[in-house]
Order: sequence, then structure tokens, then C-alpha cells
Amino acid sequence: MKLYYAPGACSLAVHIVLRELNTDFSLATVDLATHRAGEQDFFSLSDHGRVPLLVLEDGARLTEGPAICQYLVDRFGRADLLPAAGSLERFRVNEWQNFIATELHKNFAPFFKPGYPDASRILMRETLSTALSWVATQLEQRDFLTGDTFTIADAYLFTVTGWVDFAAITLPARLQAYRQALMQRDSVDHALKAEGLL
Ligand SMILES: N[C@@H](CCC(=O)N[C@@H](CS)C(=O)NCC(=O)O)C(=O)O
Repeated sequence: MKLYYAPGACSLAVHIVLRELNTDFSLATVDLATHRAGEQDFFSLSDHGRVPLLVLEDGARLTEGPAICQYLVDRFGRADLLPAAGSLERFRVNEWQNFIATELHKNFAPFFKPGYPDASRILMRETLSTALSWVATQLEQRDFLTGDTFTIADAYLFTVTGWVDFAAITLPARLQAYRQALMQRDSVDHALKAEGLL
């Protein structure tokens, strides 16, 4: 498998999950400013030109981070990272995946992409701060988003909370501690090092 990624982008969540699986994979860096992956035009691989893109052994391509993570966990039978299909516990992880994608991830767009008016940055800073404060309250009594076990949703939350400096947002203390604790995991540490972020 080959993961197309950009350092620190949302592809980091998939990268962390791949490292949790202890499987073979390779990495290809995408320059998101030019949409080039080495010699290749990234649009020739991915219609939207966005990371993450996972290319499977048979050449099949998968996009959309939460879907890729779900594929990986099911393929490698890692119910600790995402509980069995049909269980309420699985929907709890999916609930978080959707919250992170729609209420956090995409609201960072004005801080990364040109063209947004200042007013939208002010509004999104406020919206994100409110959402992150609520997430912090959910972590008061537990180590991970859904309880005592690290799941694919934690890999995703770790990734998007790494962007707060771009938005001039101060992360609530509980989320700062959560990030510090996750950085002790081998998967997170190794992914950050491989992406040149540590
Ligand atoms: N819905 C996609 C969004 C992916 C996405 O927004 N990727 C960003 C980096 S975090 C990207 O590649 N942006 C480059 C661009 O839009 O040109 C997913 O969840 O995987």
C-alpha cells in the first residue's frame, strides 16, 4: 500500500492508523501548493487533488480519511481501533469521526486556503473554540474519545488539534494534555517523525 500525504495534513490520521497496524506501506509526499507528487501531477491520481489517498496493492485507490481508516481496521481485523460492524460501540466511533470531519476539520479551511474574508476567519475561530471546549469536557473522565481505548477517532482528533496555531486558537488544557499523552504512543511518534514534524 502507498499513502499519499502532506506533512501534518489530515492524511496524518491515516498515517497513524497504518503505523498502529504494523504492516508494510510506503509514503509519497504531495506538495499541496503545486499538487505534485514528485514527478506526477497529483490530479492524475486523485480527482480533487487532496490527501489522503491510499493506493492498494492491486492499484485500487481509496480517498476520504475516515473511509480509509475504516477500510484498514476491517481489513486487518483491529476491533480495538474500531469495534465490530453493527455494534453500538462502532457507531460511537463513527459519531466522533463525523463530528471531527464536519465540525472541526472543515472549519479550519479559512486558515489554510486563500480567498476567505476576514469575517469568516473570525467566525470560524469562535466556532472552533466553542467546539474544542466541548470536546475537552468530553475527555474529562476518560483518556480517549470513546473510553479507555485508542481508536481511529483519536488519530483524527490528534491530527486536527495540531492545526490550532494556524488559527490562533489556544487549545483547552485538557486537549493539550491529551495531545501530549498521544505523542507517547509509538504510532503517533513514528508518524510525526516520518513526516518531519518532530
Ligand atoms: N474530505 C476529505 C478532505 C481531505 C482534505 O481536505 N485534504 C486537504 C489537506 S487536510 C487537502 O489535500 N487540501 C489540498 C487542496 O484542497 O488542494 C477527507 O476527509 O479525506
